[in-house]
Amino acid sequence: MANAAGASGAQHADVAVVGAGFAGLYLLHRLRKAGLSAIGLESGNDVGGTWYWNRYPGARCDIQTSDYSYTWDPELEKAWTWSEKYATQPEILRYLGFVADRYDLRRDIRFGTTVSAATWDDGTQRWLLTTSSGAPVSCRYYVMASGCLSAPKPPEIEGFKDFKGEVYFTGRWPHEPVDFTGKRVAVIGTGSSAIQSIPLIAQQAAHLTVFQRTPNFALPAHNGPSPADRVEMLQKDVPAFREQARWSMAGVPLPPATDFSWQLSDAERRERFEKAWAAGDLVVMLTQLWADQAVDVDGNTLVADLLREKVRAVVKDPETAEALTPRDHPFGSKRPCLDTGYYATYNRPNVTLVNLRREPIKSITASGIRTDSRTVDVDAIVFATGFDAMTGAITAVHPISGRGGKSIAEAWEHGPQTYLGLTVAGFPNLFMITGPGSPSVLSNMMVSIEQHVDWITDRLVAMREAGFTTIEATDTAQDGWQRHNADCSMITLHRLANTWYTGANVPGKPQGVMPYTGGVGPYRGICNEVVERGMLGFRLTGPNGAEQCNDGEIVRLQPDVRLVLNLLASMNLPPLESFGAQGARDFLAQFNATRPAGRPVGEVVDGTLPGTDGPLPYRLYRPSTPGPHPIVVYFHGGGWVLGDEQSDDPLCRDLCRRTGMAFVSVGYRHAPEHRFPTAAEDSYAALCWIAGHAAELGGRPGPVSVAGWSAGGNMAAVTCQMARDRGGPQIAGQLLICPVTDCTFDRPSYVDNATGYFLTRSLMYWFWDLYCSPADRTDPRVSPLRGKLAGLPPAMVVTCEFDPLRDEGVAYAEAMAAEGVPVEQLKARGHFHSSFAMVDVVITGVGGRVQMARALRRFAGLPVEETPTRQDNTAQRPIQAAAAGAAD
Ligand code: NA7
Repeated sequence: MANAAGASGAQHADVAVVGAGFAGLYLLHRLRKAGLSAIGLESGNDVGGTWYWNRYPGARCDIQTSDYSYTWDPELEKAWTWSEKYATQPEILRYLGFVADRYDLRRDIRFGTTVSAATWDDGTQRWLLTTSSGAPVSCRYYVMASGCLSAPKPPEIEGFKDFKGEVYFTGRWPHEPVDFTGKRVAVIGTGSSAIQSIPLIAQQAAHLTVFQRTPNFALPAHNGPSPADRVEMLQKDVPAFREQARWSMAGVPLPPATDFSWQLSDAERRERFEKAWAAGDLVVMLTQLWADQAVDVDGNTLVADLLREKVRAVVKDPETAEALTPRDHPFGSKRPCLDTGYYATYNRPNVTLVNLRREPIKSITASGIRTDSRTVDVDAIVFATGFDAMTGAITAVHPISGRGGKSIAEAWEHGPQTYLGLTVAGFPNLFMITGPGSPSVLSNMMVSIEQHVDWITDRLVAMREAGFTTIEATDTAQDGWQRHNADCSMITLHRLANTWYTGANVPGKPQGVMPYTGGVGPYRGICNEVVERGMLGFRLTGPNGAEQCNDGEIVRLQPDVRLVLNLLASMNLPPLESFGAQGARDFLAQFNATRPAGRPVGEVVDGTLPGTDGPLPYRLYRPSTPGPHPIVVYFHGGGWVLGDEQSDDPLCRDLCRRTGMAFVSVGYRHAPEHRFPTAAEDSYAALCWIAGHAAELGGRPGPVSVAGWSAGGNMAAVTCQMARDRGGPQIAGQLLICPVTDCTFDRPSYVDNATGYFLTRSLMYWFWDLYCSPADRTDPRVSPLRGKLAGLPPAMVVTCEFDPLRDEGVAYAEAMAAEGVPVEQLKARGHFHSSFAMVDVVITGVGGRVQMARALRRFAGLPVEETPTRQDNTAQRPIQAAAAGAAD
C-alpha cells in the first residue's frame, strides 16, 4: 500500500501504475505480494481498461476465452468458468471485477484520476506525477499499463462539430443502453469494432449506412460454448497448456504449420482452409494452413483468394461484394476480424455500403455525411475509426519528461524507440507493459501482459536485493533492439499494409512496424537472456555510487538464424567431423531430407556429363518461361567432402526462379577418395562441357556464368581463373557465396566465429586435411586468393558476419577489385555460413538472394529491374527499406 501524503503533499509509493485493465490489475497484485508499495491511477471509474471503455454492441474478445484469461493463480482458473467461446464485453468486465474483489485490488487504485504530467527528478531519482484529482504522486518506478488501443483517434473529418445528431465512439461508448430503433445511423469504419457492431446496429436501425475506407478480412466466429476438444486439451493438463502458449509464436498453444503451400494440391489446400473456416478461430486461420502463409506473398495469396471467395458467396449484390473484398493487403498484415453475420448484413434492405475509395467523405454537415457524390442524412453517427495505437496512450495522453527534461514525444519523434518494448533510454525507472517493440498486439495479450508484469516485478525485487534503485536502457542496447525489430519485420508481411500496426491510420504519425514480429516464445527467451547475461543493455545505479552496466546488444543474429542455431544447440549434436567422411555424408543426407522441399521450377532434369575420368552427374533446373535461357554453372557446398549435385536443391530452384536463368548443378568428385586437385579439375571439365553444349541443354549459347556456395564458391572462383588461363570458356560473371579463398586460418573471422555458428574452425581444418595436403595448399586451384586476379570476370562476393570464412571472402573481393575486376560485395549482417542455402528456413536471406539474382541477370545482360516472380517480398513496399536485405 502506498504511503500517505508526505511533507511535500505528494503521496509516496515505490511504484505508480497507470491503468487498471488486465495489465494494471495483475501488476498491482504482484507488487503487493513482492512487498512493494504501489498506487494505481485509472481514468475510468472502475477496473476494466479496454473492457471498461469499449461497450459498443457486439463487443467481444476474438481470442478464445480459454486462452484469454489470467493464468497466474491456479485457484483463480478453477474459480471462474467462461460461458462462451468468445466472451462478451460485459462478461469480461465482470471477470475483471471479480479478480479485483478476490485479491482486494481496488484499495490501491485511485479511480477517475488521470495523470496530467510525469517528470523524472534526477536529484531524488524519483518520478513526480501530477494528477487530475488527489495529491500528486512521488514514485521510484513509473509503469504505463495503459493499453495498446486506449487512445481513440480524434474525429479527423471536416465539419464534425456541425453535426446536430447523436455522436458515438465505439471506444468511448455510453454506459447506459443506446437505442437506435427507428433511426438512420451511419457507421464510419470497418475494423473489428465496426464489424462486431454493424450486424446488431442494423437489426435496430431504420437504416444503416456503412462508410468503408478499406475492406477487411473477416471470418465467422461460430460462437457458442467453448469447443469440447479445446476444453479437454486445457483440462487435461492446465500447466502444460499454459506453458506451451508462453513459448508459442502467438501466445496460443498451436504448433506452426510445417507443410509449404507448394507441397499441397489445390484440393488439400482447400480442405485445410475449410477446416480452419469451420473452426472460427483467427489464430487457426493465421497459422495453421501452410508454413509460408504469413511470410511469403505467394503463399499468402492462396489463403486470401479463398477468403475472397467467401465474401462473394454470401453478399448478393456483386458491386457490394466487390467493395467488401480486401485486395490491397496480404491476409494477416492488417488485423483480421471475427464476425457474426457481418457479410449477410449487407443483404438486408435497410443497409447500404458507401465505398469511400470511390467517393471519399468531403465533410460532415449538420444533418449527415457528404461524400464526393451524395449526402446521406442520418440521426446518429458511430465513429468506429480506431485508435492512436501502441504509442498514443504513452505520448498523447500526458507529457512524460525523462532525464534532462526531454519528453518521450520528442524522443519518439521519428517513431517509438525502446529496449525490449519495456523501457526507453533516457527515461530511468519507466516501464511499459506491452509497449512498442514487444509482441503485444500480435499475440494473445494475456500471455504478453503476464510475461511483462512478471519480468518487471522480478527485476524490481532483484534490484532491491542488490541495492540498486535506478534502471535505464543504454543507447547501444536500444539501437540494437531497433535493428532487431527491423530485421524481424522483414520476415512477416505486416510491413506491406497501411495499418495501425505501422502507424498509417493516424495522419502524420511516423511509420514502421511497431509490434515485435519475431514471436512470443522467442521474445520471452530474449528477455530471459537479458537477465542471464547480467542485465545486458541496462545501467543500474544505487546509493553510495553503486553502479553496474553490462552494455551490449542482446540479439546480433538475424532472428531466424538465431532460431536455427538455438535449435541446433538444443540437439547437442557431436561435431560433424567426428562422424568420419561417410558418416558425415549420411548425416547430411538425413538432415537434407527434413528440410523444406524447394519450390517448383519449369523443369528439373538429371543427367551425366563426361568428366576427366568418367561421367559426372549433373542436375539441370530450367525456368518455366520459354527458353533458351542463359546458363549458370553451379557448384555445391560441402567442404570438398560432402554434398552432391542435388544437395543445394532449394537454393538452385530459388535462384532459377528469381533469375529466369537455367542452372546446371555439377556433381564433382569428393575427398578423401579424390583429393586435390580432382574437385577443381572436375569442375573445370564440367564447365567446358556445359558451355560447349549449352544449346542441347536448352540454354543460350555464349558466355555462361558460374556460381557456388562455400567450397562450391571456391570451385566457382577457381574455374574462372582456369578458364582465363586455359583459353576458355568465356565466363560472363561469378557469384561467390561464402567462398573458401585461402588456406590460412588466422583472419579475425576464424577467431571470432570459431565455434557456435555450425561451420566451425575445427570442421574447416578437417575439410582442408581431407582435401589437400599442406604442400599443395597455396596452389591457386584451391587458394584462388594467391592466384593472378587481373582479367577475371565481374564478380559478386557474398559474405556473412558470423562465418569463419567471412574475411577471406572479403579479402578476395577486395583483391579482385584492386586488380580492376568489377566487384559487388554483399556483407550480410547477422547471417551465418548456411543462411543463403537454407532458403525457406532463413527467410531474412530473401533480400540477399534478390540481390544475387540481380547480379546474375546483369552478368547475362538481362534487364535487372524485372523481378521474375512475386516471391520477392522485400520489393513490395518501401517501408522499412533501411532493413531490406539486412546487408551493410
Ligand atoms: P481499427 O481496426 O483501426 O478500424 C478503424 C476503421 O476506421 C478502419 O476501417 C479505418 O479505415 C476506418 N477509418 C479510420 N479513420 C477513418 C477516416 N478518417 N475516414 C474513414 N474511415 C476511417 O479500429 P477498431 O476499433 O475497429 O479495432 C481496433 C482493434 O481492437 C482491432 O484491431 C482488434 O485488435 C481490437 P482504414 O483501414 O484505416 O482505411
